[in-house]
Amino acid sequence: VNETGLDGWLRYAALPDEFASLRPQYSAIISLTDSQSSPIFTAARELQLGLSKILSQNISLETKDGYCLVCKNGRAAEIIGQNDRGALYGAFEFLRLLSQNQPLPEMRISNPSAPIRWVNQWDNLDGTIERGYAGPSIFFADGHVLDDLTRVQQYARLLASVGLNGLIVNNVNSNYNLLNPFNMQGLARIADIMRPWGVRIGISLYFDTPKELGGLQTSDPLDRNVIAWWEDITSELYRHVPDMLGYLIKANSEGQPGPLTYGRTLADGANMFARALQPHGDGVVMYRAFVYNHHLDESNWKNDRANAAVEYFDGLDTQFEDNVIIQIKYGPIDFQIREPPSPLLAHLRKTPIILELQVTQEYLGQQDHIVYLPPLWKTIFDFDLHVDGQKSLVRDVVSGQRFNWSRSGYAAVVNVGNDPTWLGSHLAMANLYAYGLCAWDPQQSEVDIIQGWAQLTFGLNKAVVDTITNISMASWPTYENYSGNLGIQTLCDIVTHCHYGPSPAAQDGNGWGQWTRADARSIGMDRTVATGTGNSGQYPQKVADRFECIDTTPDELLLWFHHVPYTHRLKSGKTVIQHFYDAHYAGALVAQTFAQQWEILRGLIDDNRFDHMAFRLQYQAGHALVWRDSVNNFYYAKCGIRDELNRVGNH
Ligand code: GCW
Repeated sequence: VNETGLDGWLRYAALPDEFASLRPQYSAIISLTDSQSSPIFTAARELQLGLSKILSQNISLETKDGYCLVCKNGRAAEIIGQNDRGALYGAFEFLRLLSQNQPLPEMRISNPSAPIRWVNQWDNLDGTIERGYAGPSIFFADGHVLDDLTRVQQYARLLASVGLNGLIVNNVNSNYNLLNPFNMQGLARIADIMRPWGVRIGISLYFDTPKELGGLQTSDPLDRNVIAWWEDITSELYRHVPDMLGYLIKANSEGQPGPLTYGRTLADGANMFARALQPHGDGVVMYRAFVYNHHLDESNWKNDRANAAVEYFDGLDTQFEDNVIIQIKYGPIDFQIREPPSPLLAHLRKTPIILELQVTQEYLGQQDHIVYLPPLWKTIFDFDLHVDGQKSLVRDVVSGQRFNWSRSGYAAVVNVGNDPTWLGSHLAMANLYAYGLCAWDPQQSEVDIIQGWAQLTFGLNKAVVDTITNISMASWPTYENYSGNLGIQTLCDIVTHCHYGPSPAAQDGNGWGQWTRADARSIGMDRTVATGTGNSGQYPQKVADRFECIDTTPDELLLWFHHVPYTHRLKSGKTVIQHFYDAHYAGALVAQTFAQQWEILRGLIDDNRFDHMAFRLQYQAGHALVWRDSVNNFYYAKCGIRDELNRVGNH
């Protein structure tokens, strides 16, 4: 009881139990806005305070982006948002239904699966984009934010139309100059332009900024001056961007400095930023789990980059401030054509997560090859991790449902550039659209998504929609067939860092740890507990048992978890090597058909977009042959085992 009198009559004294127990137990307070300066938000906070004191009910305060669409008798249409953004999303949904000539629903209520549905851009201040394949940045050039942000506004509109509500504007390999006064003003302009579309911005930080920009002796996260420096910078940032999402941190990864550089834990590093954000609102630290040693010794068969995340975050789950979220790539290595889900997804209970996907096709043909990604994403979303012996689908972990998190969700590295196609290829845009829809509802059918996208993008003609759907749905298995089978990862060049084109030899013989361990007799990473790196043991028991044993490991992940002779027989009855040969021929063959199928669209869509894609699909057809022959000849040369159909090694 507050006896100071300060609260006046607003003491909210606890009701006696016999009265309080008769009241309903409320489950959530939903604020119709997340703008903290709005009286609506104040109302929600007041309710939260009052209910906790009067009824001893601790109730979470949520702002929901959902909407309700009510279209009565074909006359009036009501679009009701649960908050400002929800109204915008409802409007886009209404327009989508009209464009697709679908019936308007009498009533449709739609809520997002998770509150966090963000995109990341890996844009550098000089205007280049790391792993961007569509021209220079729409945000930066020559060390500062562009004067003309027209494209940023158009980007925000696209993001909002598929329910995406946040954007991290700069590369995780960040530059301290982002925080100079001039750029702070630039960030304010970006935020102002995106705000009407419900898209809030956050930034990536360079860990050593106190040293490099602030002139301090150290960037040690426990040093008083360093802490004060980040507090000041954070206040300054909030003066420019009052609704900033927070900080994305890549530290102690690929040569980046971080808390470990100063003998501190990852939690010490994350918490320093988290505390600096706390006084200003709901800002979060997105701390990336992509922490690993890229000078691993390949001669030690126990070494495994896939183990790194769980090892580095071991014991830290309870150590993070409440506004720290761990951002985890979908697989344990790095956006490969096929990976199991990251085992770290099964290790955090208290600390919420963001699942990191890629829309930019870094390892997947860099938009020169068509790879429609939702079928790949679904292998992750729908995977049951069996945490604590209970059903634990990745999508239910990510949504926050499984461990009761209020703030978790999705991020995708998108890397649009200033090319008019945004991603460098018209068909690649289906992945950005699909990402938004999947983050809203990861259970949506990937076929429905591509059909819907094709209608909106190219019109309602059935032949057009069917063709785009067929090509897209075939594209991921096709690329997997000619670029890396059975869980061996994408066999692309990694040494020169372009991550493009075939180079099976490049995987091994370096410290990056994306090894295949192929020799004359055998191939694959032994990740078992019994004889290998122990990685299978990082998964909960039921999953671990499945991956530990060759017989129960699905063929598509065989070489991810096991080292076997080329003559090992798969469940299909084929040997590993014959599967390689056959899959590469099959994949390259299907790739030839894409350009032919596209021909059907000549005259049915505009020439400009027709020609653009015809050229790319023709290129892909040729490059698929290069892939096929490079990989097949490489393994034939290694093992000397003939192709049963005499195609390989005869030229
Ligand atoms: O996949 C690797 C990329 C790097 C990237 C890194 C990361 C931004 O090749 O370019 O750096 O992942 O995700 O941090």
